[in-house]
Amino acid sequence: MNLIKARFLYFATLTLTLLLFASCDGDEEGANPGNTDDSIILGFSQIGAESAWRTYNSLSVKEAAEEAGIQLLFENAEQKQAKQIKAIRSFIVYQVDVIAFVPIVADGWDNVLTEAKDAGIPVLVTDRKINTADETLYAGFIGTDSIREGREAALFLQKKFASSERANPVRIVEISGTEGASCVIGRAEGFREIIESDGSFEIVYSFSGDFLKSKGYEIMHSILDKISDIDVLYSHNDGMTLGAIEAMKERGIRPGSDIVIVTIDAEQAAIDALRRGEVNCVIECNPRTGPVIMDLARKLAEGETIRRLIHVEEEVFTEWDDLDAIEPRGY
Ligand code: GZL
Repeated sequence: MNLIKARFLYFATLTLTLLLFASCDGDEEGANPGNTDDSIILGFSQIGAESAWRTYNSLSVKEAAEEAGIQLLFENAEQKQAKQIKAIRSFIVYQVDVIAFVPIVADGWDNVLTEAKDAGIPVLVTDRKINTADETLYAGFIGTDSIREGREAALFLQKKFASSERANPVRIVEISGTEGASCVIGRAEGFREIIESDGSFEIVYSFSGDFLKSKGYEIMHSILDKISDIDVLYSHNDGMTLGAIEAMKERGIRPGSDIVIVTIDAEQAAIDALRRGEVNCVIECNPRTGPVIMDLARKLAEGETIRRLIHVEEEVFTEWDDLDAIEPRGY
């Protein structure tokens, strides 16, 4: 490619990027478009708004950026990895100080992260993890320990059925989240590590509901069309659980009694269902990572190294706990 053409392409890309960020949704909350001082510029690629958890996670990031005086370029990928890659490339052209992103799936990031590395821009992976052979492609990870979440779900069921007369094996249906997402792989792995070595349980059905309430509803109806003797629903997020509960009720099935339910996230609606006895165990997945992300971004922008792996604090709420003591969830 000759020099004139290369220069034209560079300036065209730069112009497009500046236009893109002039229209990006950062001017809703959290960005400081009028910001002219030398504050840190953080490019953040979020996967979308598929659940109450995700929406609250985005709010946490935007509010924390505002609080920290960090200029936030916030891009919503609408559940498409290609849009995340495009956003990261535009952050590179814009020459942000730091890039942070939630990888919608674990694979397929090496090329674009190599471009960020070549541009000298540090990358922070948040919420979900990536698979890469080159650990130098990102500075660190902050988010949930999904394998532990899966194990906690299994440990609750072992306790719940320890002295139960229920059928042996206890028949489990799993509604999982977005295929290929690290949190889904971890929640399935941690759960099976215990359930499959126990001998009293059987996973009779597993299907992806993509973390969507509507799919949780559809899948539960579809499962109940096929099989009736289900003892447990293990659902990878509250949105899908709430959809599945609607389907159960429409068939006269008592959620939390006829079918024991374990769910992950701990949004308010799930805690309310726990209090009504419609859910038996809620495992927290903490969406409030904004402040830590900003602290890590500042450190990276100032050339400091950060811890490679930071798992956020998370609780487990069960039917045996003092449910009135649970703080309002905020989302
Ligand atoms: C988990 C997060 C998941 C939540 C879902 O860390 O990525 O994505 O459990 C959300 O509610 O959609």
